[in-house]
Formats: sequence, C-alpha cells, structure tokens
Amino acid sequence: MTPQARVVALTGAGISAASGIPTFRGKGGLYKNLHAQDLATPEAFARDPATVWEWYGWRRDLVRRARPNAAHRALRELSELVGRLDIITQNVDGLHEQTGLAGEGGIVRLHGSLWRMRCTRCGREVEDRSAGPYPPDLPHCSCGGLMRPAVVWFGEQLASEDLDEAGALTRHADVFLVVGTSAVVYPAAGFLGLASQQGAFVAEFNLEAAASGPEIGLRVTGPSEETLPALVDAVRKRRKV
Ligand code: BJW
Ligand code: ZN
Repeated sequence: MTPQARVVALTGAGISAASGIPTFRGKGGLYKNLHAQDLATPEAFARDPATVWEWYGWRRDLVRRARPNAAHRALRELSELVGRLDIITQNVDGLHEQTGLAGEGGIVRLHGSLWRMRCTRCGREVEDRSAGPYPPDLPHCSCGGLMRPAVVWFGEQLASEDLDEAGALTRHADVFLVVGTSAVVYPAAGFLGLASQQGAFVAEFNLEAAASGPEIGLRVTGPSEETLPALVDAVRKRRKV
C-alpha cells in the first residue's frame, strides 16, 4: 500500500461478533426460531410489531453492553497508517463510530441505526436510547402513530445519499476490504463487484470463504478480530523498512 492509497472497508455483522452481537445467518443467527428474513421486513412489522420490537429490544440490550473489539480498533489503526480509509457498514450497532477514524475518512451506515426510530404515520425520526422493554408498551409518536426502528428492512430502499456516497467511495477505492459479511444482501453485496471492476484489489476477511467470484483477490480466513490486527502489524512493519 502506498501512503496515498484509498482503502475502503465494507463490513457486516461478523466484525461485531467478538463484541457479543450475534450475526444474522449461521450459528446463533436465529431469534426464537425466526430468521432475519422473518423479522426484518415491513410485512413482519405490520403483522406483529410486538415481536419485531421485542427482537430490537433484545439487540439493543446486547449492543448497549457491547464495546468495539480488536477488529474495529484495527480499522481505526489502519486509517492512521494509510492515506485514507472509509467504512461502508451494514451494521446498525454504532461500534465503528465508537472507535472513529483518523483523517478524512468517514463511515457510511447503509442500514440505519439501532438507536433511531421513525413514525409510521408522519415520518418523524428521533433518536431513542431507552431501554424499553418493548412490548408491552410499544413506542408511539406525539401524533399517535406507531414508531418503528429507523433501519432498512428487506424490500425497502436504502437512503439515496448513503447509496451514492458508498458507490463513490467504492469506485475510487484502491484496496477494498470485505469484512465479516456473508455478502448475500444487496445492494451492499454488489459493491464487491463494482470495486473490482473499477480496479480495486479486493480482500475478504471472514471466518470462511463467503463472497464468491473472481473479484476476490485475497481471502484471509479466520476471525477478523485476529486477522485485521495482523494486517495492521504487517503494514506497520513494512513502513519501518
Ligand atoms: C466472521 C466472524 C468473525 C462471523 N470474523 N467473520 C439483487 C439480487 C437479489 C435480491 C435483491 C437484489 N437487490 C435487492 C434484493 C432484495 C434484498 C436482498 O438482497 N435479498 C437477498 C437476501 C437475496 N435486498 C433488499 O431488499 C434491500 N433493498 C433494496 O435493494 O431496495 C431496492 C429493491 C427492493 C426490492 C427488490 C429489489 C430492489 C434492503 C436490504 C436490507 C437488509 N436489512 C438487514 C436488517 C437491517 C436492520 C437490522 O440490523 O435490524 O440488514 S437484514 C441483515 O442482513 C442486516 C445485515 O446488515 C444484512 C447483511 O448481513 P451480514 O452483515 O452479511 O451478516 P450475516 O449474518 O449474513 O453474515 C455474517 C458473516 O460474518 C458470515 O459470513 C460469517 O462467516 C462471518 N463471521 N464471525 C470474521 N469473528
Ligand atoms: Zn408521527
């Protein structure tokens, strides 16, 4: 990596696993036998808002107690070593924001925030860090409408400014790190191909080979809380030569 390299990291639930936050798919990914596809949809919320809010209440409790792990910290350290590092995250837990980034890099949150909610009637969006528990009392807006988590569910559009920003970052990346994501959920998964088409070197950091296709230039298999710090060490050593 040259000092001017632009590094972009696309992250998913796996980067927060070591902070005690379960991933969506695979081991521990079920909530009361329900899959993400059964809960993270507007239809599920319309049918049974109490169960969906219960899931979010449970996750809020876990995230409230969670701290960034060595993988989040490694991305921060890498941002100090390279010219510019930006993060495109699918996570709603806010752990990247806690470590922050050095320099001009930013964090694009594609799927919203666990700590915001939006009125289903008037669209008002507010920050909400309350403990709940939900149910029995579901949160309501001052207009009387039912509040929902301000996140992006299946079948919903991502915010166009987030998509545009993530697209621009991806197109300008020299190195594109894909960390802890199964890379099956679009449009996030499409950024790998875009990065590669635009000439970036794409490296996957995952417990297993997740993303498929010729766009993956390097696979680093293992927990990202170990492999990303090892990458930072390697970059640091090279710099000292
Ligand atoms: C470790 C580890 C460790 C574990 N170290 N690794 C094109 C083709 C096909 C379908 C579509 C398409 N375009 C759109 C769609 C439909 C749909 C979609 O993609 N469906 C697929 C499932 C097929 N997409 C959408 O609906 C999106 N909207 C959209 O595109 O609008 C336009 C449109 C609509 C309808 C039709 C067509 C166009 C919206 C997607 C929103 C996803 N929302 C959720 C919930 C967010 C809120 C919340 O968190 O509550 O986002 S679902 C869930 O999946 C969450 C995640 O961000 C997302 C991705 O999951 P992620 O992060 O990859 O986690 P996992 O669990 O899947 O993987 C963890 C990985 O970590 C694993 O690989 C492990 O091995 C690894 N790991 N420990 C390193 N220690
Ligand atoms: Zn309202």
